[in-house]
Amino acid sequence: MTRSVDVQLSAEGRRFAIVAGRFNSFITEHLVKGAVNTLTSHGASEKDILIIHVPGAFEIPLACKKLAQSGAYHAVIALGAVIRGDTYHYELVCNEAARGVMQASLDTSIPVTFGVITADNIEQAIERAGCKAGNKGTEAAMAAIEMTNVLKEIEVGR
Ligand code: INI
Repeated sequence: MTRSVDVQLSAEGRRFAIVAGRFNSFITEHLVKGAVNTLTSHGASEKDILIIHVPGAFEIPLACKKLAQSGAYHAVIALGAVIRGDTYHYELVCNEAARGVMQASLDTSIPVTFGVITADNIEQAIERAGCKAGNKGTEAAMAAIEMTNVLKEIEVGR
């Protein structure tokens, strides 16, 4: 017989770190607000949320890895905004940010979720930062909360 588990979406008692790129901060600060609101509305305490800023999306993975390695956080949330029109090395920055965030997570067995907006232009980036609909910071925080609960279930079920 199969067994399935519906994990809770509780952030109570969990510690989270948010790593946010300062590049395009008019976008990334909306992502930070979305993430913090989501964590606290799901039970996390403000004192259990650390926010660290890095220069740009390219620097996000290393900060995420160090925070994940520290053992002080149940999950790390990566937030950034890479806009194609701003950079000729758009693909490089996007791909390395995504690859590095995944590597940080797999190397440390700590969830590191990806809330880095990759957009063709400023309008698209603004839309994805919750100024119109949806907020990638909220999405990444929800994924972080869910993954902390998933990992707990996996550990309990062993
Ligand atoms: N960093 C971003 O987060 N978003 C961008 O759109 C961007 N552009 O356009 O270049 C960007 N570049 C900076 C990069 O992330 C590094 O900080 C820089 O290359 C120094 O390592």
